[in-house]
Amino acid sequence: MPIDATQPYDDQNIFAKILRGEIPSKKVFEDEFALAFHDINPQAPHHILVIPKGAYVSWDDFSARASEAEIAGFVRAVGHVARESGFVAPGYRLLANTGMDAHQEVPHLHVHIFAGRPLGPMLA
Ligand code: IU
Repeated sequence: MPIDATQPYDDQNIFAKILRGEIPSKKVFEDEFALAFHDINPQAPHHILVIPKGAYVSWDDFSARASEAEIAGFVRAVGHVARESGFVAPGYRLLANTGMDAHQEVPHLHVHIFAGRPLGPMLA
């Protein structure tokens, strides 16, 4: 079910549990600002999720409340993961579903990285 991006942060959400190590994930990268892991239901040959370490519901919440260091660290982590995964030359797509109409399902900000095949034109 899609979530309301304006809801308060729920520290029992699945990605909070992954961050705390209570649920395993197939980790790709981790630093002080971000954790990257393989999506359990990949929509492309490569489908990685990057999440901030901080407690942010959505892109909206993160862009409004995160510190400059958290924002810079997170953006650099997304770029680093894509670069180190070899996605830059063939190309990749980033997606951050935010709220009901975008069908955001997990109430902890996550940026999807899709790669590994021609991804077609952007969805409207
Ligand atoms: P969305 O942008 O909130 O719709 O994407 C949620 C993604 O989280 C989706 O691609 C799921 O396959 C993925 N996911 C996951 O990787 N591990 C989980 O335990 C759960 C969802 I729940």
